[in-house]
Amino acid sequence: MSQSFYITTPLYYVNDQPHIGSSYTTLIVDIISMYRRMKGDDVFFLTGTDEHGQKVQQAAEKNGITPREHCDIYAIRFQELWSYFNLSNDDFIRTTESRHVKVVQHVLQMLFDKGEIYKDSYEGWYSIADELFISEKDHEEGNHRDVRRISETNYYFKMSTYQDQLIEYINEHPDFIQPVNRKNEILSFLKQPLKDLCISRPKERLAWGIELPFDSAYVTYVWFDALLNYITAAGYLSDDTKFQTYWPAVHLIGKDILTTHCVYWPTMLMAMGIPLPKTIFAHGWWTSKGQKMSKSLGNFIDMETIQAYCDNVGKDVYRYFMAKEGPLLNDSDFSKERFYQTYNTDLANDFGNLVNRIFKLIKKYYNGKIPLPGNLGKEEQAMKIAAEACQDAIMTHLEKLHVNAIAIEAVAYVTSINKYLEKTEPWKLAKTDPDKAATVLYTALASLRFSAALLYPLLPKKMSEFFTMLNNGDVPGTLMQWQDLHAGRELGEMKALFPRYDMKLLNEE
Ligand code: ME8
Repeated sequence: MSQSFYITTPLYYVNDQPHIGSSYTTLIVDIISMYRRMKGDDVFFLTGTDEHGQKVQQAAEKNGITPREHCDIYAIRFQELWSYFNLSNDDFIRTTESRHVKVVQHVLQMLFDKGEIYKDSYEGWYSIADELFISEKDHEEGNHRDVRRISETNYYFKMSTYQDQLIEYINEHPDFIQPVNRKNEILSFLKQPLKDLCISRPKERLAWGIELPFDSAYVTYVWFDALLNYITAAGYLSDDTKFQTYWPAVHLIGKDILTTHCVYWPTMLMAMGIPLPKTIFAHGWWTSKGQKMSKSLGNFIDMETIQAYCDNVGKDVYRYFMAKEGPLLNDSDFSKERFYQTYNTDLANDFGNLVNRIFKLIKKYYNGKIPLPGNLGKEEQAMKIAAEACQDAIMTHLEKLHVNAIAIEAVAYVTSINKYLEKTEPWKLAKTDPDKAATVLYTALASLRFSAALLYPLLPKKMSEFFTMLNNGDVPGTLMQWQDLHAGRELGEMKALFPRYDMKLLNEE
């Protein structure tokens, strides 16, 4: 059944370049979107940039430009990277756009009028680096950088009043926070009394933000502003039909921003009277040399390095690698050895070899025309049934957003086609039993075609090339029937889709 499906990435800060981490979340959201579209769903995929706050103001000052100029330069870097990867996002929102400013100010005024926002003074610790008020305990433990003692009057959102309602909601909706360890993290966080959320910053300290509609001496706290993007882009206040169609969303985020998404955001929505997100899924970290990537540790992998790998083996391979080996549930270590090894094993050896073998045999024994099969035997039926089972399993993993499992499932099916060929040995049968050889080669090719359809969202460019080679009149990106391979049609020109990467070159790069 076709469904509308709204999925988002975090809005990335414009004080940094895009990197493996931001590319990971964005690519897997793209992959999930493509599988959903393949299934027939009406998908809305959103990404964008988070542009207000102290860090942007400071970075702009340092470079002698205005914050807006700074944002324009950085937002383009994200947009360019997403178009380099041919991503299928339906919208790219920047929090400095007027459509968003309008929503933020509307929500603030509404909550202020409802008595959900009040003014109060505070004296305590504030982390400039994290733009957060922190507790005495956090300060003592040294959990935040650049901490100063400040005394300030600000506006607060009555977040604490929603604590019990939020706990109840989380307990009653097992899919709301995923995976389960993250849900438990939030439930344990909620065992402490929840504080109200400071949602303003005085302009004298920070000018780069959205002005409070009820007090022009303040701007909005960057998280209160940024989270609202998810409803702005879905048409809140501007397009009610769109909003009714797509909201609530599925949010894919990294584990670093769990609390803001699973506590601030749902309580804000409760106060506004808007349904909560369907799911908030927080993935783990890409690490490098076993540690969180950081510029200061010198283990940071930038996108120029990644683009050089892509020049060698294709952009699709990076996408595939992100999905199959990425830190969806547990942290995962990035290395170029692992990248090329995965490429050689799964794509060059498994898929690539299979294409070569089958195409060469059909060219040699059937003049390049897809052979007409006889009755399918037990093993051939088993390949067909396994293909359908593989598709069902992929759709189940898709519901849970488990992209690693999707990739593993699809590749396991490709491996089973290789095994089938090794068992049936059509290169021998072609000489002794041509009818059986025709059935075997048809079965292998039908299975390969089916696996290519299932792999398409992971490797769209490569699989499109495969479908051109196959010349069966298929539309890539759609679900296919195993038996819709047309016997008698001539195969297209053969091309090496995944030439083996010579691991000896690793040290030369
Ligand atoms: O937090 N491994 O933006 P941000 C995997 N603007 N993913 C990683 C990663 C890594 N090593 N490093 C970063 C913000 N990420 C806010 C969000 S949303 C309304 C506002 C990814 O630029 C991961 O998705 O710091 C993480 O959540 C996100 O980048 C943080 O991006």
